[in-house]
Amino acid sequence: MKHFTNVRDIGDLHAALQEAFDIKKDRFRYHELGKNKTLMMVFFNSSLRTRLSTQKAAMNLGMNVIVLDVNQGAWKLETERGVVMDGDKSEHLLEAIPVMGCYCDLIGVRSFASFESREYDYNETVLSQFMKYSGRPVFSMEAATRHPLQSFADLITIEEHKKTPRPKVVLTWAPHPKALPQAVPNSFAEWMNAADYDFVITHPEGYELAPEFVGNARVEYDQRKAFEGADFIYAKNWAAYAEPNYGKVIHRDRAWTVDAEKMALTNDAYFMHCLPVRRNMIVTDEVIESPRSLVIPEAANREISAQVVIKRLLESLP
Ligand code: AN0
Ligand code: CP
Repeated sequence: MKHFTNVRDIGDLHAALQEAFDIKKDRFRYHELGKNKTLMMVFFNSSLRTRLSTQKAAMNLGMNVIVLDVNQGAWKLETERGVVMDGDKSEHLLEAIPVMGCYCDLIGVRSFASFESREYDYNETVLSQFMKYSGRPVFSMEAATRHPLQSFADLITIEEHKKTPRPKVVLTWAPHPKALPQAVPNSFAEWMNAADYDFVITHPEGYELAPEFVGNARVEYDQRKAFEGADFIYAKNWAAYAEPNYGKVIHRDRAWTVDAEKMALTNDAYFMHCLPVRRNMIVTDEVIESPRSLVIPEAANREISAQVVIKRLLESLP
């Protein structure tokens, strides 16, 4: 694997899942693979899980790890080519990226959607520059349009808990006070489509995701109807994709909060969320604390998904 930015990069899902379960049984088995190799993790945005789980995965593989928080202590970086740099940005990504590449063997990048321009975000402008100019294998730690390490961990978690070969999985929009990217729901949809589950997306009108991510999912605007017979409820907020509202919060309807009464409509579904989650906006205390909540096992599987990806990138190094 040369880079890891979306579901296609992982190839056959059954093989990837098998590798994940093998690693989960013995996570130190490949401890020699990363010896004297360095992972650089570059964060343009905050993180708790991605930062800790990816570093842990790299350490399980015997790697050294360098973390750069671009907004804390590094020079402010310009990302667009051609601008006259007479503002507060001291350095351009076009120099910073190849410099970072000099000090490491693999690069992980977190760079959320800017919400300034849909075209800029959906072209994955920042992530593509890392792939083009770093000279290193690059993996996404959540970019503008996708969060594949999260989706892979979600898939592992569903495979561990499903009772039928083709469970009904429902992605539901839920309210949040601030505008959040579409990366998590886009990516979740991409992986659920690839896994060929019975997959339904429910959201209020105006929150339609990009058609290339919706794929074969059924879109149901009635949340209660969508929940009927569900085996897994995956909650997430996202801002509007459709123009002219791209990146905007159209409404924060608390009628969409996942609560016990709605969970009672399901087939005793598990509750999932990638975290961080705002309690009593996205989901009630009761549901997230219930025995059907998978939010912690999901986060734990982030170490496993990261380890499969880093292992494969290491195996592909020249
Ligand atoms: C981010 C998002 O919604 O994309 C990261 C989730 C993993 N969440 C927030 O910014 C709260
Ligand atoms: N789920 C997830 O990626 O969490 P962080 O933003 O804390 O890394």
